[in-house]
Amino acid sequence: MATTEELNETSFRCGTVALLGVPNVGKSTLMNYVIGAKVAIVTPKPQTTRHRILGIYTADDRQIIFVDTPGIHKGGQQLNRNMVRVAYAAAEEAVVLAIMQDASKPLDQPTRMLIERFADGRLNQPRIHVLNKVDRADKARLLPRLQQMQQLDPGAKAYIPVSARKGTQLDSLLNELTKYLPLQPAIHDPDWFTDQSQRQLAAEYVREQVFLSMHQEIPFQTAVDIERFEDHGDMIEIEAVILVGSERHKPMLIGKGGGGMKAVGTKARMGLQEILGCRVNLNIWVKVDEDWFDHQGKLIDLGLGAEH
Ligand SMILES: Nc1nc2c(ncn2[C@@H]2O[C@H](COP(=O)(O)OP(=O)(O)OP(=O)(O)O)[C@@H](O)[C@H]2O)c(=O)[nH]1
Ligand SMILES: [Mg+2]
Repeated sequence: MATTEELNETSFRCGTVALLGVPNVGKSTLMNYVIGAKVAIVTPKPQTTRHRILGIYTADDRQIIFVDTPGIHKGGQQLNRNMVRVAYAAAEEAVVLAIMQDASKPLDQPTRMLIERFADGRLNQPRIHVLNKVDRADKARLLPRLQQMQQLDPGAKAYIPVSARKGTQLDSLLNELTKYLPLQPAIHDPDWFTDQSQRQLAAEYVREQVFLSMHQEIPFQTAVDIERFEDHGDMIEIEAVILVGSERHKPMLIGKGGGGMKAVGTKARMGLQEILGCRVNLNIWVKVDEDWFDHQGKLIDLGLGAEH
């Protein structure tokens, strides 16, 4: 007779699920909620995620390897093109496609075009449509929206309304996604929940605070580079450089008497202490690098060259 362990092993499912959608629909929020940690930064601004981020969810009978991707959008800079390339490459490599949309807003043209693009069957993986933000959606509009999705992509496996922020219906979503994963043992160590290094997390947590505190084009023309990362056991020492795309942005970011930078540093440090589980000493500098976001060489140096 098979032991429980053997049974588990033979019924265990594991594979990758790409989280896809236009910017700001809640892809990173969903992944963080399921993982139970902020592995991908989240802000109210579009184009927050710039590269591929793995979030690994392991339970007794499954391991779902989420691939969070940059929002698919049109944008004139090399950075925008790289971001979109990363998203489509992740879609091609995934076992299941979770195509997300913001169901609290009327269906806009970019979302419709994206759905049609995946519905054309060029990629033949199972597609699940995730209608997010139902916590603030008009309930009367939800059923017509689900019907509209069925018409737009009749070949999809499921259409699931969820709230990534509140966790509503995420169990159903996980069950549905798992159905299409192959029967195979876990690929990653169950204690491992992301491919982000501590160094990458540090850069991202600083960038999150820049996104939250800056307006207009500034956040989109800002990147963060970690120049020094030293783990002293009970304390991690980090030196981060914020790259701005124009001389004009520097004083705006630094703020009166350095107040802006201080606030960014304090908030990023607090978040990092929580996820890294130790004291963090964070020093931040601001450097001007004209139009870094439109130079492939610089983007490659920053890990944003669309290679992965
Ligand atoms: N009300 C509500 N807000 C949500 C929900 N999910 C995400 N949000 C908010 O939507 C905004 C965008 O969330 P993100 O997770 O950064 O979206 P994203 O799809 O990863 O965006 P990009 O990385 O820019 O492509 C944030 O302000 C989130 O707090 C939800 O279920 N309900
Ligand atoms: Mg994101």
